[in-house]
Amino acid sequence: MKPALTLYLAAPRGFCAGVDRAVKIVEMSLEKWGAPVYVRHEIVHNKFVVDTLAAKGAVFVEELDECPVDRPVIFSAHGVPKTVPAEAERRNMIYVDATCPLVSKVHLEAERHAEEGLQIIMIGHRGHPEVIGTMGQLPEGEVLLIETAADVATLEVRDPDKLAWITQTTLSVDDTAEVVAALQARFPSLVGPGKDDICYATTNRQAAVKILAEKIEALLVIGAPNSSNSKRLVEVGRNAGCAVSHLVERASEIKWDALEGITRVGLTAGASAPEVLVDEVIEAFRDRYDLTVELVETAKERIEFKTPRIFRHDT
Ligand code: 0JX
Ligand code: SF4
Repeated sequence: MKPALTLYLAAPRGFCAGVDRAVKIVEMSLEKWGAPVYVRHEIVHNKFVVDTLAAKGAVFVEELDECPVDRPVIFSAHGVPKTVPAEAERRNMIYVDATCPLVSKVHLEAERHAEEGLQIIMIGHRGHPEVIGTMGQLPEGEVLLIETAADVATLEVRDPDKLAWITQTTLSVDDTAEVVAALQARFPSLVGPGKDDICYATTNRQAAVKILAEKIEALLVIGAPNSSNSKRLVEVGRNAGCAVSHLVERASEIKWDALEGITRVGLTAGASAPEVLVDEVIEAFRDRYDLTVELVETAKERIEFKTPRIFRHDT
């Protein structure tokens, strides 16, 4: 006889509107131009998504100079520094920008602040492609990067009265609030967004995990080790008291030993993890347990982004 286990399934979870659009852009590019189409950086941080698109003829590279000039290139959902489209134009390449509109919004925000003569403080994770892309909207030195509240004390700014702040879209809502409070305490005239630049999808998935955490003994987050928003979900689970919170790329990575004796498990997926991997995990649980699946829905998401004009009018 299989042991009983209830799997509490978070909603919302998985693909956000920006990921959905980015994946569609690669698929539509393959339809429009045929294979190969090049993609600069993983279109989204998920191996399954990347492998599926690669099987259809997408070629993933890290830099533009790895692409031939006579094939289209797509920029990933995370955004790119200004130098990237500029270089594609110089090389007369066809390019499609799959940057999420909510990341582009932060790019515009940064430019607007700079036009007003403000130096920008970005809260984000050093080395993450979105951070590189956003900082790369402005000349070097115009955007200072901080990662934690502790970084605020050592910031060297041009003029403490001419500062603005922006954030990466996939940060921890709670950690960011702490960093913002530290910034505001040191620089009272600092200007910034209403709350932060963390997107609706990141916010909703973190809020869902907090509610889920009240019911569960262990949490599984489906997502990649390089996916910022997915890793944040694991931390939210841990901070909400769920000591066994694990990131898994797919069912084969589940540490079944860690679930020994546990009867209530939460399951969610990062914004770049497809639903097929959620189904795979559910089936793996069904194989081992007398399973009950219960949906815990904390918000409804209806947001959708249009694909670029180039796919709407065949030009
Ligand atoms: O590492 P991130 O969470 O920024 O990216 P991922 O996992 O590809 O998620 C979708 C793209 C998010 C952009 O904001
Ligand atoms: Fe856009 Fe948010 Fe999705 Fe990133 S996580 S692609 S900012 S909707």
